[in-house]
Amino acid sequence: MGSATPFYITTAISYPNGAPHIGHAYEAIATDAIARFERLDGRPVYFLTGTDEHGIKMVQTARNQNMTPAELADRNTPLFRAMAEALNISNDDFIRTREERHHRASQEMWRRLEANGDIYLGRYAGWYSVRDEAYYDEGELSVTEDGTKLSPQGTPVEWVEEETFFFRLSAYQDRLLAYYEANPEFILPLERRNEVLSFVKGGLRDLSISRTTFNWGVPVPGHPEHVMYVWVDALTNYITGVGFPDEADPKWKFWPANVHVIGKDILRFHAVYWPAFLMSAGVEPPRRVFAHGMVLNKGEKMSKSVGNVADPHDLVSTFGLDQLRYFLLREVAFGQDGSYSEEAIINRTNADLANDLGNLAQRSLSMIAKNCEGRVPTPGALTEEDRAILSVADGMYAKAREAMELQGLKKYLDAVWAVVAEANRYFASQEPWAKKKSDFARMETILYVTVEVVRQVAILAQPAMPESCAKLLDQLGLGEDQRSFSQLGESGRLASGLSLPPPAGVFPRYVSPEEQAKREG
Ligand code: ME8
Repeated sequence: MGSATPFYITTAISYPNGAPHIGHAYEAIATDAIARFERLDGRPVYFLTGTDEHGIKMVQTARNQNMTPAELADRNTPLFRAMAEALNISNDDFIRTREERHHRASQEMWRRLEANGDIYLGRYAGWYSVRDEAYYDEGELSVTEDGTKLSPQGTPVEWVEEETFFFRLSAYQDRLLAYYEANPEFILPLERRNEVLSFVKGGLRDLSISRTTFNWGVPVPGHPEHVMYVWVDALTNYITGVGFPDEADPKWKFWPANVHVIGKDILRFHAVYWPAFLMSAGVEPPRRVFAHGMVLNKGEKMSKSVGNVADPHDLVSTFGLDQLRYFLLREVAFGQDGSYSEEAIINRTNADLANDLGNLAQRSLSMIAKNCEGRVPTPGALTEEDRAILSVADGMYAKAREAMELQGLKKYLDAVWAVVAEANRYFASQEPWAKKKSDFARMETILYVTVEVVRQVAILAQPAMPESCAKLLDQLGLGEDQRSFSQLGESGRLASGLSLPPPAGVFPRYVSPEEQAKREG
């Protein structure tokens, strides 16, 4: 079992400048699976998500739509909440950066940086990308054929010059490098860590942290003509969410966060600026920043102008929620970019879920319903094969736990499905259907062993597919208190004689509308 220490996990907070897309859904689902895994493993978990309502991007998008940024945020933030609900995300709170509690926390953060001597007034002249809400050095930019300057993320930059407050980021280079060295798993995956290390080793410039050319943001304490640079307040959301600055808040025990789950495009803010701000404010930095990859549409970057942006609600209604969740988590290693396509989702749905797990459960449970009066049979003496498959199932938790120490979502699911594959081989080679006449007691043992393996798979797969696994666990007659990871292995073995509900399929095959029409016609 994992330790019962608190576990605090967050997603990035999304800009509500449009509706959520599959990239947002991916991050929410992955973070949710990690949160659920830790909860099932007995840890008190706090899971925060929300929206980032400030910044010039919000101002410009709103202006283009003839609205105020507040109206734009009020229109779109509910769509992010609705997405979380539709995806069965188990967040404990949803923060909006316009909330009073967040303004209070951000202003306190500012005061602490100032009190520590890290803020000074100056003049900024340099490049800014509104799309990234980021400042870039000349040397980081590329130039297109028509002379447009682009950020390393490929977004256009503009020249800005204004009076601004600076944060003395340059003073934190050594402390950051020391922190990375002392915490080798602070930045995951490891490839990303090297990028950050070389960026910081290259030298850090002081960061412009206020703007005066618009007023949509958190006012700077004592200087209301300045609003905070959006990333200063956005990052602070992670401590607002657990009660900062009120350290007597019972939620404060969750700080430092165990994992900030974010996309690789915003790693620099999380792995460089954020720990530096916290060090300056005298607050412990987070324990880990995990940068996931981008979800691409058939290998292409999604963009509104190309028209290939997938709506998570459409994918859920076409393929099913748990099918989508499973696909996103299993298809690529967490941390790598991943391509989604309808064919790939259908393939996973039909091969891994309907065939491998669904059929195994359905076949064993139907045989029990038909031949064993719907009760979990009593196993006889175990053969070598029985013991081997049970031991593989009992060993699954340790592998999953090890993978999840580093948020290895795919690796954890690979470990579970390796057991599913093994169980299918066992079932096929033991031929319980043939034993029905020749050796009824042997058939009972095979069925017992098979459903016991299914039980453990269903418990361990809950973080990825909460709803479907709950149905499968219902089929196995297990109560709410029999579904946590403490029930894995030998201690939670299915009780013989337990009466099971009539079996019903949990993982349907995906049938395309055309196939469906053909069948019906
Ligand atoms: O960056 N695939 O907000 P955001 C995977 N407000 N992930 C993607 C993605 C894609 N195609 N597109 C975006 C922001 N994301 C800031 C964050 S946190 C203090 C402030 C991810 O709405 C992206 O990497 O642009 C980020 O982690 C999250 O979605 C929100 O992106």
